[in-house]
Amino acid sequence: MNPFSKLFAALASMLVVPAAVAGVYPQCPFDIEAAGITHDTDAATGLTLHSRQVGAGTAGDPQHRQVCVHVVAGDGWQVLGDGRQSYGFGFAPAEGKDEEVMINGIANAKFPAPTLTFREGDEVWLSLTNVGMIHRPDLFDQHSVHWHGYPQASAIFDGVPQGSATVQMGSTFTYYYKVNDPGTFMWHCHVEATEHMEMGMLGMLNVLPRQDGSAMTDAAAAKTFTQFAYNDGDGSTGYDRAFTLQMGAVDSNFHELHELVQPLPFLELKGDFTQINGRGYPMTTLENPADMPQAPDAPALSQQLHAVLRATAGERVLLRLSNLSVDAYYTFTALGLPMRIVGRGAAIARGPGGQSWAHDTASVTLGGGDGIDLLIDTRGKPPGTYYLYTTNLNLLSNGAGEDRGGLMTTFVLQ
Ligand SMILES: [Cu+2]
Repeated sequence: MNPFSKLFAALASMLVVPAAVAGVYPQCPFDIEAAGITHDTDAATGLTLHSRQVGAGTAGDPQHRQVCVHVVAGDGWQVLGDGRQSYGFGFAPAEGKDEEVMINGIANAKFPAPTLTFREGDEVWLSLTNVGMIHRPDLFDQHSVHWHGYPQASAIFDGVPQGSATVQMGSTFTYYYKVNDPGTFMWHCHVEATEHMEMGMLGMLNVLPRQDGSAMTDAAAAKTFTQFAYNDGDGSTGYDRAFTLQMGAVDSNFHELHELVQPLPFLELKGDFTQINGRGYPMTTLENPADMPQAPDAPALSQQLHAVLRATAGERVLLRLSNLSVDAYYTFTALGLPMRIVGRGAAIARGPGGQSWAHDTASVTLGGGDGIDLLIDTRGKPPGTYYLYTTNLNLLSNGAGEDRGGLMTTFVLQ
């Protein structure tokens, strides 16, 4: 067939396909509804990972998981710390099949985006469907998925518009990752990044190390662990319990102007509602989803993650802490609890020669896009409620009119 005929055939085939068959087709190397497929659903966010084990277990064909996951991007609503509703953009788990995904995604953005947790060695097919921004019909923005800090070899799946595919309204694109690097990462949309990130397209991404599941004794702590932040080889990043906290903020003026279809004041960006996991204190401590107010215009609860840490005295707790603010550094402390930095920038706290620079600290300061792995050893600490908060004390407020709020949560030691 000559090139002209090829083109003609392609055009003709497009003409005979009725528009009604257009749908949402995420790619996955297996049928997620087949027998033997594992489905892991996050109780807090409803995000489901579909997976199967593959590989012969040889050096050339190691055993690993193939994981398929589907998210949508669009707009939605959240409740700020003072109770007012605020417009935003965000991600959410895809709900239903085919066209249902588009309908269910309308105005359903979650703040923050659902936390993604994978294991080192996984192959991941992550599908993104852009459901459009129903409350800004004048916008025709694309969205993308960018794994911040991830040493992803393939530019096409990196989500940066200049070098990668972006996803138009009504379209679905599947990203592929070979997850070879454990650590504490973040993910966000990279289209018009300042705007889309300020509007809420931010989430946490954890990659569990291969060392997980093997018992290793940390000599310094005289304690054996089976879960680790990194492949440390000596148990020094071992933990009993892990929590993921994302610091950030909403500039309420920016969000309001966005809703009102007004020019956006980028130069004046300044978060006035600081948050942990998309909530301002005291909402960070509402552990029961039924207690968290739902934004009136949202079809479901959009702030699904509380930020309370609970542990039993004697346990060692890993805190995966990140800052996804687009305009501010935050200094963070855990009053009365010892903090030890064991990782930063999604890497274990070791120099090029392997020397450890892990150290105890009273506070940590993170710029936008920064992540830190902290161990909190609760041995010898009396049970009670401890406070984790920013020492930028002006940020312990919900907007201009309400203090005792903002970037704070509790650590309950039982
Ligand atoms: Cu976006």
